[in-house]
Amino acid sequence: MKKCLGCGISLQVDNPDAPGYVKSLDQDYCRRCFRLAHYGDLTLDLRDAIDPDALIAEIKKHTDAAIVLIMDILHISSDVHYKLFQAFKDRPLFIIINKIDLLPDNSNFAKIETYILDELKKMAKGNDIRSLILTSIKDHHLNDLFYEEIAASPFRKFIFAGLANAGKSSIINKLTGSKKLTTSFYPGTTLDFNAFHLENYTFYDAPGICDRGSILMNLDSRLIEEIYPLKTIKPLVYQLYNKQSFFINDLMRLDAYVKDRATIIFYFDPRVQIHRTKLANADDYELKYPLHKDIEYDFKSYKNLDKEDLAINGMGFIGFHHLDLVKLTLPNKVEVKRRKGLL
Ligand SMILES: Nc1nc2c(ncn2[C@@H]2O[C@H](COP(=O)(O)OP(=O)(O)OP(=O)(O)O)[C@@H](O)[C@H]2O)c(=O)[nH]1
Ligand SMILES: [Mg+2]
Repeated sequence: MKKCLGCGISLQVDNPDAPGYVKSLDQDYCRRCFRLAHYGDLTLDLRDAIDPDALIAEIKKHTDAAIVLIMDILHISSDVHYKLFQAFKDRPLFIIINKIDLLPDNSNFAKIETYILDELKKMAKGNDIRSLILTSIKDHHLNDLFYEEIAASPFRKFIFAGLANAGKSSIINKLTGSKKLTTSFYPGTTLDFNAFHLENYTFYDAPGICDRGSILMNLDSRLIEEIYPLKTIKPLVYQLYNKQSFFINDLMRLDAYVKDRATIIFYFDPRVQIHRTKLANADDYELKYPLHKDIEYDFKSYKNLDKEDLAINGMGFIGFHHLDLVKLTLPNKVEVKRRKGLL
């Protein structure tokens, strides 16, 4: 059966509302990919369509392929990564930490590398890691680095796996000098395996695993565009002397309790709007973001945050200095990780 060149789904002419629809089978791209590539609009939201266990089982069938695990620098410590490292213990792994361009230029990259290595140490116990590349699709050295690594290995088939949105399809496009594969900020863009042959290599683009803890899985899909980390983070620094509340794009509320002087730094895409108010006035505002089905608002509390971050899965992170208490109201399935300050 003919497959879509952009997302790998089998093409069909019967049902315009189902994946893979084309008007006629001489077309190479399904309607969804065509609309995403030319208009950036999402005709079918398929972020709930990928079953992680079925996907891992499918990857495992390719016994002669090595795995290129792509991880987003803003989304390393996900519980799904633990699962992937467990599943691929028997496979050589080439790890690419992608989207490094999202971090501010003046970041302490030595500290970031230490953080990455620490996270990998926790997750990759007994894995056969062959290489680790920190990069972005803007990195001119990426192709040289990657081909050098794989040429030195005995493998010729590589499956590009990882979380949805990590940049698997973008990286294959970059490595092959093509724009063939569909990319987008909607989780679940690639729908099935898609082989790309280049000289004596075969690269398989795989669907990403959608992380339920990512904020992108918690929002109505039309709103993902407003908060999705696209450009280099511009830190927003706030000094606090008393109780204050922050509204983050009307999507999250952060109540900060301080005894003395404290600092909060928001590390999000520059499009994300932060609105500050007195805690006493905060109840006058409402969080009104439309959420994905079955998702509701909830709050989490954190005591004594100092030189620490709260990483908001899929969106970025918030740094804290000298906070007594922080209450964060956000969609209930969003995973928040407390960690040592990254920057
Ligand atoms: N800033 C930045 N954005 C990137 C980079 N790589 C990919 N992106 C963006 O990240 C989003 C997701 O990229 P894709 O290549 O579609 O990700 P994927 O891993 O194939 O996603 P699925 O097919 O859903 O599993 C797109 O908006 C890309 O433009 C990068 O290095 N830097
Ligand atoms: Mg993809």
